[in-house]
Amino acid sequence: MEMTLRWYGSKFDTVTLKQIRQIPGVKGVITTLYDKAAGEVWSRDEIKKLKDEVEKSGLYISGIESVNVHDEIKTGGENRDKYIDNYIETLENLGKEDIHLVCYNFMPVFDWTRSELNRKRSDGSTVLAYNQDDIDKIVPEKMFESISKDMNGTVMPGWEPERMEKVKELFKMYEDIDDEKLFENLKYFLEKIMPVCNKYDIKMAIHPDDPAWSVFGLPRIIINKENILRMMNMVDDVHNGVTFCSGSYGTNRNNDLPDMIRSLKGRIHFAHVRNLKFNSDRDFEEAAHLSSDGSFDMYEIMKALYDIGFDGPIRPDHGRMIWDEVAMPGYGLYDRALGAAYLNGLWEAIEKQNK
Ligand code: DNO
Repeated sequence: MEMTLRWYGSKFDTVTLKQIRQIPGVKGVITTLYDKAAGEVWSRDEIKKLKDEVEKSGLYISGIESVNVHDEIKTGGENRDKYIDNYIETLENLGKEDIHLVCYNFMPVFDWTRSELNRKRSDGSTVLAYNQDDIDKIVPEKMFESISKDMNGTVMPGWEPERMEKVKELFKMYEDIDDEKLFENLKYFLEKIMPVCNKYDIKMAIHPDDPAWSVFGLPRIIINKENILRMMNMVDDVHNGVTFCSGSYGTNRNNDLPDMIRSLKGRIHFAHVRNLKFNSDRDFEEAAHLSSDGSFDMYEIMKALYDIGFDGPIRPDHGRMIWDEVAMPGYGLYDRALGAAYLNGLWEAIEKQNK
C-alpha cells in the first residue's frame, strides 16, 4: 500500500506540495491536468512539466485522477472514435512519462452529486452531504447554481462552469441511453484502449458512481458488486480494473464493502478510503475518517485491502472542513492529513498483527 494525497495542481489547489510532503507517510500525489477538457489530448510536454514540478518537491506522481471521458464516448455518439483516439494518445504520452495508473469515471452528465457542500456537524466542522428529498426537489439544470455558490472560490471536479452551461444539451445526449447501452459503450471504449494499456502497463481504474444509484433519471452502472464483476468480465484484462471508493459504494447500504473488496482481488488498482454517517437511508453526510465518527468500520475496510494483498495507491478522500480552513469542499489539507495518518496507523497495526 502506498499512501497518497490528491492534488489539483498549483493553479487550482489551496494545498501546496510542500504541505503534502510533510504529512507523515505520504510520498505520492494523485494529480491531473485540471484545465484539460474531456476529449483533449494531453501532450508529453505538459505531462513532463507536471511531473517535474511534483518531483522537485520530493514527491512523485502515483497516478492520474482523472483523464475524463468525453460524453460522445459514453453515449456512443458519431464522433466517439475520434475522442477514443485522443484518449489513446493521452495514455500513450502518460505511459512514455512512466505513469501507470489512470482513474476515470463513466457517469452520465454529473460526476459525484451532493445536495449540500457545507453542512454543519455538531463539532462545528462542515461536510458534504446528500439528502434524497432535497435532490428530488431540484431541477437538474439548477443543480450547478446550487453547487457553485458553495465552492469556496474553487472549481470542483465535474462541476466546471463550461460544462454546466451545456447541461440541457448533455441531458439530451443521454435521452436514449439506458444501463445496457451504457455498458455496451463502456465495453467498446475499454476494448479500444486495452492495447495501449498493455503496451505501457497502464492500469485503468474506473471510479464508482456517487451516489451509487440513478440520479435525475440518468443511468448509472458502476454501483454494486454484480455490475463491477460484469464490467471486469466483459473485458477480462488486468488493466481493466477499479478504483475502490468506500464513500461512493458505501452510499448504498446494501453494498457490503469488505466483501466487495475481497471479490475484486487483483483488480483494485486504486483505493479512496473515507467514512460516511447515515442519518437515514435517504440522508448521509461525510464524516471524519475515524470509524466511530461515521457508519463504516474502517478497520474492516483496511483489513480487506490488506488481505487481498493490495499494493496500489490509497488516498484519504473527502475530509471535513476544520480549523477555519478555506479550501475546495472535501479537499482541504487538515482533515485529509488526519485521515492519512489514521489510515496509515490502521495499516501498520494490521500488518504487524499478521506477521
Ligand atoms: C470527487 C471525486 C470524483 C472522481 C471522479 C473520477 O470528489 O471522487 O470527482 O475523481 O469521478 O473520474
